[in-house]
Amino acid sequence: MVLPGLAVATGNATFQDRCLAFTPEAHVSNSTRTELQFVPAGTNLTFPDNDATCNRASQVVSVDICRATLSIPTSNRSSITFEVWLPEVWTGRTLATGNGGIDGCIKYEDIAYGVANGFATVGTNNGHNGTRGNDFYQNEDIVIDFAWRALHTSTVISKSLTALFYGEPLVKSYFLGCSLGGRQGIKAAEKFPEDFDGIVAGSPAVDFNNLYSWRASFFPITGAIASPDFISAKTWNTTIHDELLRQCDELDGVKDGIIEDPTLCDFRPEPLLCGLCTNQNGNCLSMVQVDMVKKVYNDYLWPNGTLMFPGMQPGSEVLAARGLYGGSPWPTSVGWFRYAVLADPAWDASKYNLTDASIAATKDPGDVRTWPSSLSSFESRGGKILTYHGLQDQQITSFNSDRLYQRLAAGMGYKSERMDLFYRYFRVPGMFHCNTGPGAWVLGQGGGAAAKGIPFQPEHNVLAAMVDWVEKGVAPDSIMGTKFVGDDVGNGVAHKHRHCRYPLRSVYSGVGHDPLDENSWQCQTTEA
Ligand SMILES: *[C@@H]1O[C@H](CO)[C@@H](O)[C@H](O)[C@H]1NC(C)=O
Ligand SMILES: *[C@@H]1O[C@H](CO)[C@@H](O)[C@H](O)[C@H]1NC(C)=O
Ligand SMILES: *[C@@H]1O[C@H](CO)[C@@H](O)[C@H](O)[C@H]1NC(C)=O
Ligand SMILES: *[C@@H]1O[C@H](CO)[C@@H](O)[C@H](O)[C@H]1NC(C)=O
Ligand SMILES: *[C@@H]1O[C@H](CO)[C@@H](O)[C@H](O)[C@H]1NC(C)=O
Ligand SMILES: *[C@@H]1O[C@H](CO)[C@@H](O)[C@H](O)[C@H]1NC(C)=O
Ligand SMILES: *[C@@H]1O[C@H](CO)[C@@H](O)[C@H](O)[C@H]1NC(C)=O
Ligand SMILES: [Ca+2]
Repeated sequence: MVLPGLAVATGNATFQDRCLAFTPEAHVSNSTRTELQFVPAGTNLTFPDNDATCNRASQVVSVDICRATLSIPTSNRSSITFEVWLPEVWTGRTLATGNGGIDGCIKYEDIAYGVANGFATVGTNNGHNGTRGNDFYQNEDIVIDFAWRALHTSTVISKSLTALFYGEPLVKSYFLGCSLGGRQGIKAAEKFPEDFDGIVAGSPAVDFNNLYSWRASFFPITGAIASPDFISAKTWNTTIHDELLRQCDELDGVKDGIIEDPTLCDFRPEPLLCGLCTNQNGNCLSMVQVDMVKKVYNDYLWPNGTLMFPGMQPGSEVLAARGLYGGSPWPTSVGWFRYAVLADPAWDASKYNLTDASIAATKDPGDVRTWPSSLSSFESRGGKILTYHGLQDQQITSFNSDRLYQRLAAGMGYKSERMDLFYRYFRVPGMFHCNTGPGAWVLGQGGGAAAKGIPFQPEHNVLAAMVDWVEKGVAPDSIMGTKFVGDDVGNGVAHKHRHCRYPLRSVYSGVGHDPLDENSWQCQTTEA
């Protein structure tokens, strides 16, 4: 079916013929083409050469596309590979997708999501393959690709290839990513303001070096699993989490296991200190353990007392207990310190301390930090940023996104009404890192389950909201998240929740209103 206003790349030749006659490598100097194929709707594409650590061996494609993959050098000791997927039914839009962790992994599910919605979509390996950081070792060029160059290079090239393929100018250009991808989006706005008209940047891993130091700090706090005062996942999940909910769940008026605004929760673990009871079954905490819990939630400070990175937001402990507090070094922090920061493959993560943090911050490998105090170039060319953060994020504290907002507002001299013109930040209660969680977390923030079962419409979908904002000037005031029963679309909608833009807060209308009815909550100002 041909939708009105959509370009269809047929001409006289079929789309398949036009695809197979395309020679992208002839238009990109020094490039090597590794794939060119017409992929009919419904194909389950497989990627036999994809690095196994990426855990992305196949992807179902729901529309007819032309798929081209290219490799190009970025220096005499680095290269990127990238995929450009060109849908037969094209909206005139391009979409670039981000990466995660310290990878190295093309997010095929996000590329498939982009083409399914009419975007010509690109994804890169970010300069190296796989989830490990060992390629960074003694090769700053690979770190530079990771920090910004792979995304920028592939974006510039894929935009021109897209225009060439369809024989029409582009309408608008977008970015979608979460975590490291969120950082890539913010970095692009800062460094290459012309690359994107609209950037959807979830749970951004900004202030990257300090984030990785903060993450590395947990293992020395918790110790290894067998160490004397180690707090088990069970104790985190029950004793500590239950006490935290006792103190903070009903601050929002609803006992539902979700803390609507964790900035209001000043969790004190002291009531858990063992008195007459002993901590043998984990029902209370030793003095050392109470101290550990405090350290986990406290802001992380430099020796001179200034903030390095904000503390973990309360509410994330159930998953963090198996991750950052799980009694083993955080793998991506180990990779980052060993290979990018210290160039010491034998570095022992149990010895991490503030000297390492200082080295990382000073070196700032590849200019990765991503901590702008202004995005005025991006704003003045009309660029828009939509960011969101799960308030049960177990890998990047959501307080860091509050901090970025405040930093930009202060740096640009903007009040929130002025920020709203180009930068909107939505807090998502009950969402873990980027997706899943007990809250209404389906927002269209990526491929797979994050976009299934909801319409591609601005009210429900962050990418659709961004398109409306850029192309029609209609900015999203809130985003309606959806929770499916058992996170299965087939089971139907459990509830919806309206996620407010910062600094507004979601406030319950009070007794008598069904908390699962989205209209029982309002976005209200946080000013008293
Ligand atoms: C279109 O394709 C048909 C069959 O391949 C060919 O006969 C015809 O000349 C083509 N028309 C144009 C305008 O290229
Ligand atoms: C292509 O490779 C040649 C030879 O290695 C190099 O001189 C040239 O700068 C490269 N071109 C681009 C655009 O990278
Ligand atoms: C796609 O193919 C792979 C490899 O053969 C298989 O593991 C996967 O289950 C398939 N996916 C679907 C949705 O059929
Ligand atoms: C990365 O993997 C792709 C296949 O997915 C391969 O073509 C490319 O050569 C690899 N790059 C490096 C630097 O190993
Ligand atoms: C690679 O390029 C750098 C400059 O970018 C140069 O200093 C170095 O000598 C080159 N190495 C080789 C092996 O050509
Ligand atoms: C405190 O130390 C940090 C890290 O060395 C430094 O960036 C910051 O400027 C210092 N602040 C003050 C007030 O000295
Ligand atoms: C960190 O540890 C090293 C030894 O591994 C030591 O030299 C240094 O003083 C320590 N730094 C701090 C801030 O404790
Ligand atoms: Ca609650």
